Amino acid sequence: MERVDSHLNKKLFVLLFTVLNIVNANLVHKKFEYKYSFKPPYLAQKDGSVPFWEYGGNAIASAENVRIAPSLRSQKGAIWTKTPINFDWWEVDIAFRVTGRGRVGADGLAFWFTQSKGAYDGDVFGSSDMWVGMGLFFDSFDNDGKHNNPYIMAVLNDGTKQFAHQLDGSNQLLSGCLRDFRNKPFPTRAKIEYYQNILTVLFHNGMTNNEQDYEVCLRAENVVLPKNGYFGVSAATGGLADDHDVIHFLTNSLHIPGQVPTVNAVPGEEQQKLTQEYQDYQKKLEQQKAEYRKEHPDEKEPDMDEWFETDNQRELRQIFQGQNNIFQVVRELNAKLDEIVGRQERTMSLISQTAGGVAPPAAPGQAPPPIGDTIRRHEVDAVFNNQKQIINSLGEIRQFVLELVTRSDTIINNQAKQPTAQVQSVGYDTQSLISEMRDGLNHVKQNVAQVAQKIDQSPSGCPSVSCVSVTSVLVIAVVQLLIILGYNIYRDNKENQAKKFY
Ligand SMILES: [Ca+2]
Ligand SMILES: [Ca+2]
Repeated sequence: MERVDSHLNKKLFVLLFTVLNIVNANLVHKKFEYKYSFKPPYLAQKDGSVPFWEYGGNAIASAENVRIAPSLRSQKGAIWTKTPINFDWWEVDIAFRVTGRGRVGADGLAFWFTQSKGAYDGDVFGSSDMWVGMGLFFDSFDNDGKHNNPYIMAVLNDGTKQFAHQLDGSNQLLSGCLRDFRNKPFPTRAKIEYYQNILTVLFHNGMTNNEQDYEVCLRAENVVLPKNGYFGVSAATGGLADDHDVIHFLTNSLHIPGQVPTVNAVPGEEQQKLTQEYQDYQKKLEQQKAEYRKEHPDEKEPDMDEWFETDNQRELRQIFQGQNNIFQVVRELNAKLDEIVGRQERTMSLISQTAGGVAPPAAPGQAPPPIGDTIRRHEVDAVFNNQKQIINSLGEIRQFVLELVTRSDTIINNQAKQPTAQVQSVGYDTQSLISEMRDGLNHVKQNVAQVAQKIDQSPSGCPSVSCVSVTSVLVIAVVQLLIILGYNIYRDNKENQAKKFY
């Protein structure tokens, strides 16, 4: 019951959260912030730079992703936005992959929102300790040996606390959830929302590429983060080493309905600088494109082979699709199972309500007080018991009848084998047969009496349908016996008559 309750509670919470999200989505004004985002293709420029971002340490940016820390020992890297944000509330969607050959990996990846940019070779997942703001850690390695990693957790800091690596931050975390994010078929994703001092983290476990498969990882209220902070992602490896790749980082600013988005919050100078930077990048990109065309005059379009997949790719894709389908079916089954459990719970509570609402059962022989059409538990039990007893007795009767039939058959066979037997012996056989049958009939009678007694003893009687069927079965059994008896006598007589002709 308790387990089901907690399960239902969890479901309710998720439902409530979804509803709240839908309501929020309808009310909150969202604006995509390209200056605080990156995504493929052309994530990095030809010179390796990522527009509006700066990275360092062992991080490497390519057109497809940013490898924050590669799978080599003791690597550290980070990427940070160049400028602080100019909005109060935000939602960040990061898609990332943590992959490694080992069953266990290290150290992990961190998402940051801090007052100032962190280091590129710091002690906390590649970034600085004693930060001011929030770190969301994807901690792969189990330092405290509690078998609770990989773990996702949010840790707040006012610049005074050192992160407790040896405890995996278990004494410092705001909230968290135990989720495996390593070596998944699709990129794992996290949606981090900070709106009106409520911090929510949704996690997508990368088992499907379905946009709907986010789960709530954590939710915390009254969270105060620095104004105009920086976004960053960092990662580190240790003795064990995973690849830590970020595929996209998409930021939306969130605005309370009715409040005008603060477009010009950035000082004019800063704004001009950013615009200039953006135009420079555009120019650079065009130049690079022109150069490329000059260098490769024959090449018109990208190689057509890229449009086709190899056999292995196709097979892999089919496998993933199949898994996706299986996953969908399992999810539907799960939903149906939940529904059934719910129904059962309702039925159980109805039964217990009815059972709890009446007086103790009436004394034997006394009719129970009428309570509408409902059947009470002990009545059902009594009916079941009666049924069981009747079935047992029937089984016994059936055995007796069978025994009688076999016995009479043996006798007939014996007689057939001895055609020259004398009349006297035949007469003896008939006598013994009759006495055996009488014995059998007595047994049947006793059984019938027992059954009748049992039925009388039971407090609530038995359903009329069952009683009628017992009586008819008994009658049939007796009629059968009589027929067999009659047939045997008739046959014996016939044989005797036949013998007279020899
Ligand atoms: Ca750890
Ligand atoms: Ca741990």
